[in-house]
Amino acid sequence: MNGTWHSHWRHAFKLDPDKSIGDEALEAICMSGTDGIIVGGSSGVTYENTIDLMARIRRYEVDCALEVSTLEGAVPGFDGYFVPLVLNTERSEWIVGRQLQGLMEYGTFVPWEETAAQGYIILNGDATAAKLTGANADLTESELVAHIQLADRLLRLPAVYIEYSGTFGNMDMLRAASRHVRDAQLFYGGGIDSAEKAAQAAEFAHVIVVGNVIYTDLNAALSTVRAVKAR
Ligand code: 1GP
Repeated sequence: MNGTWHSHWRHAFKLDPDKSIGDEALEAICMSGTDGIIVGGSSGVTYENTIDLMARIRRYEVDCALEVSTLEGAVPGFDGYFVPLVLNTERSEWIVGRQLQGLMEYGTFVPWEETAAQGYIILNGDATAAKLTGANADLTESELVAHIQLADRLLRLPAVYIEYSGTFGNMDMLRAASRHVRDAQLFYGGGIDSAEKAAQAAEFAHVIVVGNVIYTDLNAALSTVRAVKAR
């Protein structure tokens, strides 16, 4: 795998700037032993709520990265930046359009050493991100493999993200993805709400990302870190 600022990650929490989290819960998340906190969300992300959450996470030593999905939410001061490119959509604005728009406006300010493209493959059609981007979530396994080859071999993206946000994914699909990734770091996110699911996904993905359960069952969220670190 490529040697970048995120290449040692195995576990990450994703915090949504549009959701509220108390100080105690935030401390537990940041001190959990996770490798990184990703700040990102599919809706309601603004400069104000992003910078507010970043400042609160900054009290802790944990790596803190921004998933840049809107221009409004592009905030300086993070340790790293992930820029998603949605690969399974026909709407070019989500593949390169918005990214180009961002570069036209902020290109001179981009910290390139700390910025990584993530090839997103969204496989839950009910996810907000899938609806927003018009993703074709019903990929067959061979179509998924072609998307992996596109991201990993042809485009040489540093990271590929299998996104099932809101539901636990098909582990056969994740296994197929893992078999075909050579250089990219494989992220998996979606429906991880227990140590068991964390361990299952971590068998195939380099990095598992845990989101929603932080807001519904903090202890279950924390158990996912131990499940990955115990491997
Ligand atoms: C969302 O992949 C992450 O972008 C995590 O998904 O919220 O379902 O855990 P969940």
